[in-house]
Amino acid sequence: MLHRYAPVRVAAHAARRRRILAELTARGAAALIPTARPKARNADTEHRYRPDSDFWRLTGFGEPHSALVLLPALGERAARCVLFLRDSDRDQELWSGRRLGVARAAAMLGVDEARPIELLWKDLPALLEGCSKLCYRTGVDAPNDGEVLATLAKLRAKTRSNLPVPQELIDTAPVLHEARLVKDDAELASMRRAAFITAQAHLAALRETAPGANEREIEARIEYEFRRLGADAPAYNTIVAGGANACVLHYVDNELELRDGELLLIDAGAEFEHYACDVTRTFPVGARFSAEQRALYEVVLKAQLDAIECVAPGSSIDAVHQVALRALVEGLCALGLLRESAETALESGAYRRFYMHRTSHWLGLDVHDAGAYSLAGAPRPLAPGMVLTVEPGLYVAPDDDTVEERWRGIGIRIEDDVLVTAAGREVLTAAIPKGVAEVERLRAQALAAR
Ligand SMILES: [Mn+2]
Repeated sequence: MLHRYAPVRVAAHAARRRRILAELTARGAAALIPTARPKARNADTEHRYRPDSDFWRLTGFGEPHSALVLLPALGERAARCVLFLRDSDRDQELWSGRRLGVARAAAMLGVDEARPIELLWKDLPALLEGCSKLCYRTGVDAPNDGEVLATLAKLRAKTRSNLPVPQELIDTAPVLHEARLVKDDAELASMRRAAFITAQAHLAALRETAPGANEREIEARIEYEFRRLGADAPAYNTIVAGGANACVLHYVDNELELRDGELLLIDAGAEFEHYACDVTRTFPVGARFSAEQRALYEVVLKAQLDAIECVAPGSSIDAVHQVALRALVEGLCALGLLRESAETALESGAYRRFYMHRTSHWLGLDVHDAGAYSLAGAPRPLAPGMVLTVEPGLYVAPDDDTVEERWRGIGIRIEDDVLVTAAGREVLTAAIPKGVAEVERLRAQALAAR
């Protein structure tokens, strides 16, 4: 088998293209959606290739050097899509892997037409004739930007034709990114699989963590599970942060030894069919939480559970954040880490030295997924099919002398991925334990089994 194009996915990609083509027709716009270029890691070594999210969503095609052109319906002419891709090449394929090739692409991917990528800039002006706008994202790829501007200039200079030519560039966000907010069934299937794989990896980490292990061993175990179970890759750099390393929000060095008595924060998610999962758990390196660790953990857990309860149609990411924030601040006040009243602390922002990030982001093809967070200046109402993270945390810096020493260097975050449903919500990552009693039981079991 050369490529994995399950029929259900081909249909799903085609359905998404139809929806975008209808939107483009309403705007009189064509769209040009190139996929990502391969990126150099160093010298002549490249990063493993990962296609552009918008391109992948509309094609299911994962080869580099490709571009999708969507053409709106115009008069008698129906809307259609043209895929430009690398053609078959026996010599090149010997070095860099099999290609789908132009001859097979239309039938395999369900696009109307396929052409060699070398013809893209030559063919594009003729394809765009009759369209008054071009939907294209500038600022991502400078060489492409140059070609697009040259194409538009060429079309403007063409006075013989009476057909309209694009006078206006519009960004992809209002067309392509808004469509990504509400996930379709195939997308949810991919996200559920990413969540399942992520759960297995977190459970493996929970079983294998022990005092004396190195953060990098746990990272390797997690990513081993990801790949073993069919994930493309980690959806983002895995964070394995023992003790005070958890207070560095994007700690990815993962190189220190885990010590008994400290907590371990793991922020790791699998990418499956290019859909991301994003989960954080924090648990003791030994079998039990200390009194201070447990007190702070219970504050974060309550904030997270309250915030998840707030996820429902008509609610908003802003409302979810406010619920989490209030629970965190009330907890900090009750424990004496904040000495003013909760109201005063919320007002003054004094909590920011313990909680400096937002509670949620959209999740999908990108881990911080596309789609606007507000509409006309107001928080966007949640709707069924949207997926967001809920991830409150508390971080007491190791050198924070405003609090008693016993609290310092504790960092905790608890993060789940939540699907908005008609009835309220579904936690896609609910299989990963987070209750204090269950976590301690599993840790004791894991250490006893060694
Ligand atoms: Mn996240």
